[in-house]
Amino acid sequence: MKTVSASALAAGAVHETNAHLDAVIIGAGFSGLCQLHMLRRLYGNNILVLEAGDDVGGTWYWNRYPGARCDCESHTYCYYFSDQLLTQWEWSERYPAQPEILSYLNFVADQLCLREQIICGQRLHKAEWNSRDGVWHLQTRQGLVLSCRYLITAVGCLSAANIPAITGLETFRGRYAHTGEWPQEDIDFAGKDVVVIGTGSTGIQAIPKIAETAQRLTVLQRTPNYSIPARNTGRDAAFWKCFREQRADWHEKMINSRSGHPWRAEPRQLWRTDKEEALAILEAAWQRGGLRFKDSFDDILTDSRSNKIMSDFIASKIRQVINDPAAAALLSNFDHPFATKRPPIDFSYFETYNLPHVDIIDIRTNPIETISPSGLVLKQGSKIAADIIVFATGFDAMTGALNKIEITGRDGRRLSEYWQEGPKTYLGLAMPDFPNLFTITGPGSPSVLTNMPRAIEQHVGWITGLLEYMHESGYTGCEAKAETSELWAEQVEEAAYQTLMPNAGHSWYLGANIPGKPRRFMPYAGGLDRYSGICEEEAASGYRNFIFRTGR
Ligand code: NA7
Repeated sequence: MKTVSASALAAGAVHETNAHLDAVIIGAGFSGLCQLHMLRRLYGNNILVLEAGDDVGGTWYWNRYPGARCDCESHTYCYYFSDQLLTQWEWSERYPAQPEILSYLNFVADQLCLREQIICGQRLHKAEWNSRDGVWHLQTRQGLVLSCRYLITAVGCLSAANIPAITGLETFRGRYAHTGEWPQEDIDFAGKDVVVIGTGSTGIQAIPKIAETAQRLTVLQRTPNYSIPARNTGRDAAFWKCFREQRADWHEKMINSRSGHPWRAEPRQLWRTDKEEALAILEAAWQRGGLRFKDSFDDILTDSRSNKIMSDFIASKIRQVINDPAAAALLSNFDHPFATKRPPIDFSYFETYNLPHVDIIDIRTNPIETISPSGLVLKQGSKIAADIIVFATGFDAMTGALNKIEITGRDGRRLSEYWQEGPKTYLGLAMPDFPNLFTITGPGSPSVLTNMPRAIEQHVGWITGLLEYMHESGYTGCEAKAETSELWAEQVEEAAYQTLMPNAGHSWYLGANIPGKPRRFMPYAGGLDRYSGICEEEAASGYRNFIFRTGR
């Protein structure tokens, strides 16, 4: 086997096949960049990142649709592992827009000199474990062949785009795009009839932006969605001065919270609170805006009475904004408790429906029948003309991106088969029968239920700690014990059913948005703080739930 340095590969020697590396990381988004930086301490140059996109950024490289923004506050949505990075970057707004986040990740790649170990334009196609040699053999769709001792996936939880199978799409003469695979060049909506399908977080961000220039915008909604006003503002020098003084406190608060945000839910129960006082609290939280609204009480996800009060409050706010009572009803007749699907925050979303050229159609009662060359045809016969169709239809979440890679573990075991009845992992990080494979923010981890950079730093830190332990102990292989994945799946299930979240029967948390996908609550709902404690115990025990080996 040939040893070719990672930097030589990244510099363009991608025809050099059969290079052997200590570790390969898949993906150059938030997770991959951080993991590369951490593992350089151990493996120096002999580690590489494979990235499918033409540049770094991951989710923020692909999700460049109009209005794309983060729903976490900017000073919390960044790396904290490097004080230098933390103090050198100042975000311009409370909620960062996609171009600024992409600039930030490019800044990180440059500051930490990561680019020389990242090969872009290489999508991993196959990864096969070779038990005899104790290595992973990798092959990209572009033909690069490598092997490595450790394989670490940093593929993101929401990166496998879901375009629903609607008959006739191939006959459509206009243009269509999924928000998560948005083209590099801007799509010009001016003077165009545009249809947006989907009203999740993404649709809610894109719709007001598209409405600014489209000639006609028709929104096709299957499920009404709650949304809280973001109340975005600029960030000034005074904010950053204060932030720098208190950054250690911010960090402590985030890593010791359930959600990775710098706050804890207020210790009070909504249904037990005096009605007037409750309304005043809800109103103040509504005016402050953002995801913290839910945490103005701590029983919203555990007590359906409290959830109902909060849900009704949001519905009344929506109805106050929208002039047309029929549209207001369509947008606020909720069929699931608040925050049991990931709750969006918005930037004047509901106000958009007061514009004369914007319509909303309920496709739950009148579904899409087919797509024609000139638009869409609904079941009850109506036709919607379209020059552009925007699919804001979400993702095959958490498992989709991993299942797209042909991952074969010990004894020919395929990951997609291992997960046939739902994902099984140990801590969302590792799996029996898949030695030396680690999945950053994999299914079974808190990931999507948290502020992602905090979950990512926790995972990356833990994986790095395990690999350091192995390095120091002379181990070359590790694997989660056989029983761990079943036991952890039970804990994931138990944590979910202690909340109301499984009540949203059609959510992507459950895999229910993808036809045929097994229904399992995928993220760990027990909280980032509790989860980190479990991971720390595992490490402190000498990784008692792992089997180690030495030699090849
Ligand atoms: P989401 O939250 O999965 O939303 C997708 C939307 O698309 C939602 O309104 C779906 O309706 C709708 N959808 C999905 N499939 C269809 C079909 N076949 N027909 C009609 N409508 C459909 O994805 P987002 O991209 O908005 O957000 C994902 C995450 O990214 C978000 O939580 C943030 O973390 C960032 P449904 O509700 O399933 O009836």
